Amino acid sequence: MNFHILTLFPEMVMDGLSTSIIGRAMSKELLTIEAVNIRDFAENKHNRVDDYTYGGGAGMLMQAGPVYGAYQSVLEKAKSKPRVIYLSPQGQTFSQTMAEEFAKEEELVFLCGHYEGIDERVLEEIVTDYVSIGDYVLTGGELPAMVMIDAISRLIPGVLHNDVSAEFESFQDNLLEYPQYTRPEEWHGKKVPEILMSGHHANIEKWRREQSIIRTAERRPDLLEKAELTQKEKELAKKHLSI
Ligand code: 4F9
Repeated sequence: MNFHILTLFPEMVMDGLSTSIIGRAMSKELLTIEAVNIRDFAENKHNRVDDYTYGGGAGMLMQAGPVYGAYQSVLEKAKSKPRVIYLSPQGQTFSQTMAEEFAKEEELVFLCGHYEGIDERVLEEIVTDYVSIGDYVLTGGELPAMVMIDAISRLIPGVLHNDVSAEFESFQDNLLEYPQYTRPEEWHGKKVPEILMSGHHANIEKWRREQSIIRTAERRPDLLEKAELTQKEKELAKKHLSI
């Protein structure tokens, strides 16, 4: 996977993504991340890329020309015509299902806006997907792009150490993860649940499934609609709903 990020803050995204698991995946050449500085495509000698809005109103807008120049520079290197994701509160809300879809692509472009946004005309020409990470306003699209790149990268084969762990975590089956414990066996007077010390794998799996269902009912009852539960499991969930 080749990620291209069109931004006015290239060091912010590169610094944020170069550590930890994503950094290691880059070293292993499982993915590339390239930040393109939109300012490099400014069309005036002062390197300005923003201007006042027609019709008046507060704030500045990013101009179409520099954004389009940055996009064209990516097209010159990309192996195939990439999807272009614009990070915006006006987009569809990002989800694990969307991450799985985007993980199938060879190239992805993230367009990060700043100031009050970007001239509509260049968005019309280049953006294929409008994506939000939630209903709040940020200072720019960089953090949402980093969130999406993290979620997508961990689905790429080889990025996680344990290649089954991506599948078995939260949102598999639309259920939350069961509680987990490590040493010591007793901490602050709290013992690890007896069943986990039994070595009886079938019973442990049964207990974990029940815990996932109880936890989902208590904390994220909205997820239960999409979960596939047996009649018995539905009754267990119902017992733990707070409303
Ligand atoms: C983008 C907020 C995606 C949430 C971009 C200001 C944004 C955002 N999800 N806020 N610029």
